[in-house]
Amino acid sequence: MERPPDQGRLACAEVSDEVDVQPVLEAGCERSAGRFGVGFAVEMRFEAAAAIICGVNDVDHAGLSRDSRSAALEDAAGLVERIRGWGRELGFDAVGVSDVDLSDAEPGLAAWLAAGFHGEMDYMARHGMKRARPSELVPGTLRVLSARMNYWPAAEVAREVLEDGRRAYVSRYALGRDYHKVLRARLERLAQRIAAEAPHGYRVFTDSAPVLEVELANRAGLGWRGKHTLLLERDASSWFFLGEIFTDLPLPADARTGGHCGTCRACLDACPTRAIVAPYQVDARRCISYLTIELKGAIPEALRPAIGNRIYGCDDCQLVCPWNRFARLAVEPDYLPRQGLDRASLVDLFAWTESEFASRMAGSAIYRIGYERWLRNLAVALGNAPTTPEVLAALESRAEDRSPLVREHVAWALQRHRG
Ligand code: B12
Ligand code: SF4
Ligand code: SF4
Repeated sequence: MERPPDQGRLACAEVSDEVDVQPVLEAGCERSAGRFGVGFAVEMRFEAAAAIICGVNDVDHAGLSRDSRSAALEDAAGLVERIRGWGRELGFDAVGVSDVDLSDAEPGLAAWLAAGFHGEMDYMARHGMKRARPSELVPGTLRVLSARMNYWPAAEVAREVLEDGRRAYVSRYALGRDYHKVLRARLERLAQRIAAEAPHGYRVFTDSAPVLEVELANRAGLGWRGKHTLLLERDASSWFFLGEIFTDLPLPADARTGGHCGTCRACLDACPTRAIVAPYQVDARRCISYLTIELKGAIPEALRPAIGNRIYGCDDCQLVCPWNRFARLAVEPDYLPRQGLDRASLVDLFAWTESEFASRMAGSAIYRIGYERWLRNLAVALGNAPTTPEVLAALESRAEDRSPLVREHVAWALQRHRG
């Protein structure tokens, strides 16, 4: 999944360019901005204060809040249940608690990096094992609250779009509003709600920091890791996003969820590019999600035909999962399809100008890949589309595009139709 390029650009000693710096900044709390440059231990304490200053009330943090924190922790199990309830009120389907020991995930992470499976995603290698060590990333962290939010949208039937080569397939998570914005704001509200009862140092993350989100959520009892590596749950499918609150509250941890894949290997067999090279191992360099979202340059030619009409991300390994037959529709209106993206034709999308792309995709995760990669992806899908006069005309209209990347992909697509 993509990295939000607008995140983590503040000078933050420990997590330089991946950290999610939103909470106090978005709350418009000017005095907080400068504090992110200092060490995390200080920052954690400050953020607790910031939550109070910005969101709750400006009290003597060292005195009053210590008392209310101790009082709240006297019934820590009750506090966790209330947190789950507040989470549900905020639109999360489940919230769980894990401790911060991910040491048994480190060999897998190291093997994945050593195999080069991260491709061009340098941010995956940059922080090394800190990704598996939440308390090194944010000193003072004792527990991680993981939350999941269903995004399965009421939209055109996915299979039907995938089977119609004239239409564009956009992965279900990206049809609506950018989930980073939705989750981040909700997590912040949840963290502040907790702070009102039990003042705490916290940070919120969603796909925005070097964190093993799936491992944490599995330990927090939110589901098991499927062979496609994603988290899934019996009654919740895998169509959900994950986010976390790192906290210094010593809450009781939940029990880890055990797996229910059994002998099934449907996701491995269904992957169009054979990116799931073994159970629980995705070679990102082959994954269509990586190729259409993360990869900046040319898509390897050998993989282009298998991309079909997938122009942004891929859902195949989840669409075939038997547990996803029980998927429920998301209640969050922000995840409803925008701009008719669930049924759009490739030719129509390829005709968008750069300013149309910018205005129509504002607020969508798709905006992040930019116009050039958007056209690159569409050119590949048009190369895989049935040969029609409309498809040929669309491709020819961009044969002399000012971007060499787009020109090369258009030339490849035309060659496929003519050759
Ligand atoms: C990088 C990344 C990607 C990359 C790589 C995917 C991957 N499997 O690693 C790409 C771009 C391909 C990708 C694609 C997608 N992503 Co993504 N992605 C991430 C991100 C940022 C990091 C994942 C990570 O840590 N990978 C590192 C590897 C090492 O972890 P891992 O694969 O889970 O491996 C573990 C084990 O399987 C094992 N292992 C792995 N390889 C090996 C090798 C050996 C030899 C051994 C022994 C063990 C082993 O050890 C590891 C540690 O336990 C997370 C957000 C986050 N910060 O966690 C989102 C995240 C995982 N993605 C998400 C989503 C939704 C997707 C897509 C569905 C999007 C789409 N529709 O296109 C696809 C699904 C593809 C897939 N089958 O994984 C969601 C998943 C939600 C869920 N239900 O689980 C997350 C959590 C984002 C979020 N906040 O919601 N993603
Ligand atoms: S998202 Fe698509 S390409 Fe990536 S592993 Fe799943 S099925 Fe394969
Ligand atoms: S398709 Fe089968 S193997 Fe893959 S995650 Fe679902 S149950 Fe597990």
